[in-house]
Amino acid sequence: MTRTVVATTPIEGQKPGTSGLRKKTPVFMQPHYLENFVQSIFNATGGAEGKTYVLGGDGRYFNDRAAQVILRMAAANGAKKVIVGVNALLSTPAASNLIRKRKTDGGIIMSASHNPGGPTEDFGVKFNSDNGGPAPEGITDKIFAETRSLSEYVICESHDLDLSAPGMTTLYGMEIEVVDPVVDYHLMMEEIFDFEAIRTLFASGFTLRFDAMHAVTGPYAKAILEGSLGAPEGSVVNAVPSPDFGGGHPDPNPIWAKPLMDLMFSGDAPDFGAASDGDGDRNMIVGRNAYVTPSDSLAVLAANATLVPGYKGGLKGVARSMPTSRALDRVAEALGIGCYETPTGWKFFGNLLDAGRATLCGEESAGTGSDHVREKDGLWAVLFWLNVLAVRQQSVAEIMADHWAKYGRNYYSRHDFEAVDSDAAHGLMQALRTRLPNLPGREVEGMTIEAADEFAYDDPVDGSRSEGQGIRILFKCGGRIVFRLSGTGTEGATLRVYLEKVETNAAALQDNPQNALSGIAAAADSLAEIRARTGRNAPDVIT
Ligand code: G16
Repeated sequence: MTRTVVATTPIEGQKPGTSGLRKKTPVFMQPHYLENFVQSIFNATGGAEGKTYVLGGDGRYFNDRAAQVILRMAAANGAKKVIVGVNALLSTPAASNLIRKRKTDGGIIMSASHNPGGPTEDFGVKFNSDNGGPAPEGITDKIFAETRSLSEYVICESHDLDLSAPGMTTLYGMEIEVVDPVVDYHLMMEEIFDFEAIRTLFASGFTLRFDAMHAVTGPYAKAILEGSLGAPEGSVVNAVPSPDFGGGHPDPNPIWAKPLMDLMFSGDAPDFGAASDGDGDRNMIVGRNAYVTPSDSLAVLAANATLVPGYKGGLKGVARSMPTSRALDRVAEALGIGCYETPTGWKFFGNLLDAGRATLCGEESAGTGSDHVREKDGLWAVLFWLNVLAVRQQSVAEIMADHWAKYGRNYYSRHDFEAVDSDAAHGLMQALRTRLPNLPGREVEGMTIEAADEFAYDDPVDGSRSEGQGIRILFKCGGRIVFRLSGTGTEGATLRVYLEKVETNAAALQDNPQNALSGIAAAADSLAEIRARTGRNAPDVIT
């Protein structure tokens, strides 16, 4: 076996986005593309010499090939050991758990999350630090800087390693431990949740449909929900991970998980429905005739946390990304705990969790998690709901109605305009930015603007500052609009418009959030000239 030093040149555009580097698969498959980025990760983090890493991915197209390359590069860079899931599969939360549990120096996760996979779709690589969380901006900036000056990478020449079963092997002096991707994660869930109560719930005839969307959570959900908790066989559907996610879009929302939504709003609906995404960190929760927005789900979990053994001592604090609805803030206020507002990106929760300032975190983009790992966790959220349902013995719809009656309802929706011309999208944001100082006091669609700014975050733990994190317009009536450009898209720009309106009068609550938010949506268009600037008459995706 030989170690080769390969001369290379910097490749444009390897700047990690909201969550790692995501590109079209053919881009990642170009000569040196993956290798340059992986070498930059090692260089930017003090080298791989003597270090131990976790490696896994969501099984999308190129996952298997990329894993072989990363293992050969880790060995050539002098790593001591890599712990890798069977067939290089690991859900993102399971990878985070292994990084923490095995006290490694970090991990490399191969995923483009909820983006489609396949030869012409998306691929991604992300570095997680030794706390198990996505590398913070300070590190991703260094990785990017490395990509811009890289002149060589090192790699071992070897046959493909057999990753098809648990076991130990070595490569150029580096140990490789192939592990069952489910076992450690399963144990952790048993420690947090009341499995006995959930088993009793299923034994009483409670029914569930979990849609794994042909993605990585399938084996986890089969083992835990059906194998351990006794959900009837067949409750977990689309459970075999496939390289192109069955040709679908593994994004658990009402658009991409439409078959599940249709079932849940039909006469044959089970008691509970849920879905997770490509790499298993996102979740969708839906009861019979009751879709729960991610922002509401986060608030409900916070309000009911002490019903779960892992959180029975109470929450230290909670955190949400800025565009996430402020339903959580109301619960935090009632509980008398801190509520932090961070920029979009799970990496911003890491310091709060590490410092013990927050126990639960969540985002409008279908992410919920806690201090058990440093990633959001799809199946964890599903188990949390099942635990709450088992204790409260109420339906999802009843739990939501109780919650809104007690805390008020934050109607919430996100309108996405996808693959918009990049210049047009940036022009729209710039025009808004310029007008911000003149907006307070102005009336739009019958509502008065109270404040308007561009969100910047000062991390209370390490003092770092992140600017340019979304434009927010706050109305006197309590309504809010946030405008942001996505940091995870791979084509043009995606404009995200987040709409929120608060109703605290229980007698005035209504069922249809889009109706409740129609005035706020009209105000968004009029303020940002969305139609005129993007040429779009309607959003591509409404969640
Ligand atoms: C990632 C991040 C999340 C973020 C989401 C959407 O999720 O981890 O924190 O909310 O992207 O980001 P954006 O609005 O910039 O597209 P995932 O599930 O894709 O890793």
